[in-house]
Amino acid sequence: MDAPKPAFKERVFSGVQPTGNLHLGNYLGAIVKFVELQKTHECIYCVVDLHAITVWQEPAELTKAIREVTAAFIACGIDPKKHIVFNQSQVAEHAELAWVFNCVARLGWLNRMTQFKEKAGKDRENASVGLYAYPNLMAADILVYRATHVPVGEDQKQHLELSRDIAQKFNSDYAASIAARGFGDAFFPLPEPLIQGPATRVMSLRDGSKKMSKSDASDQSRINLTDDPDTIALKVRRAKTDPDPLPQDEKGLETRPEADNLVGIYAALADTTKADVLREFAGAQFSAFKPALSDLLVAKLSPITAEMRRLKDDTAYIDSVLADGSVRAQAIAAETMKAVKDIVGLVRR
Ligand code: AQP
Repeated sequence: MDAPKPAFKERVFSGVQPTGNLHLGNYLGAIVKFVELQKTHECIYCVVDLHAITVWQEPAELTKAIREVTAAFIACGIDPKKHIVFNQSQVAEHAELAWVFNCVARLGWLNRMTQFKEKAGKDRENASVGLYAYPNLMAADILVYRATHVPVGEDQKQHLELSRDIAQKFNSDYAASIAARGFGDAFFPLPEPLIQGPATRVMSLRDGSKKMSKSDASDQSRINLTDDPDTIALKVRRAKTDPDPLPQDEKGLETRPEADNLVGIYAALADTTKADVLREFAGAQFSAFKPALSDLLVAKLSPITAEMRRLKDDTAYIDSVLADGSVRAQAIAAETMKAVKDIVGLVRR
């Protein structure tokens, strides 16, 4: 028989970097799920500004982007009163726990992280230490709240697995100390990634083999949450496709990455499946499918864009949301850090 698992309170944590315009990938891969999970879970949503500075950011732009992501969270339907919305740098415990995790995680684990390899590129010697240690800070973000569920896009799967490895190693390295302090056989939960639905990896509109990303040089590659209806229609019209009509079923999308991407986007926006979208559009040319996709995008995104624009100018309100969220987040994080210090054997006040 398996040993009984310690019961952890179910809690959701996730973050978004303030590094530029939020795009459809961030929205469908992450934020839509953040909104949905509010119905069933206690949720903590963070603007991860300390992650943003792993690559140099222009200070005034960073300040603006922190407020913009916060405005986007609220405009998309996150309720900062019922749940917690804050920016990472206001809760010092994230960085504090990250240091402990720097001492738990192994170099070999970090060396396997594909996102570091992609972002550092060929000039690895010149990448910041922060960019390399980024996954340890991400583990701290989640585990400082002892969060159990983490909604993310497919690209974050490997980092989530590392967070689980770190939690497991901490639990086993300090097993006796954890048990002696009444935490049973595990202090940290092994957080579960929530990667579900038809758009867990939204691809570039210009190249079906690359993920849609804030840092792509071409603005035509992505739909930004700030784009107006004409811009959305133009980007969809210009999106790369192939000459064939849409297939009958998902099997027919297997070798057609651009078609697969657009059908996935449609399905996610319509809250349905790719199979259902193909039932409706099988045999249709892109000249018919693209306008339907544009209309759906505009219908879903326009109210969000309008609300973001309204909120963005109200910096006093946005800053008050972040301040209030930070206080509530810190109350939880400080408890975790106290226990971690005791478990590790550090003397504290
Ligand atoms: N293309 C995507 N499809 C699905 N989900 C995505 N996410 C990002 N891109 C896609 C998810 O959005 C959440 C927040 O991402 P982030 O801002 O923290 O970091 P990121 O993955 O680095 O975003 P970008 O746009 O790709 O930025 P750059 O260009 O700087 O690398 C995460 O849950 C992520 O999975």
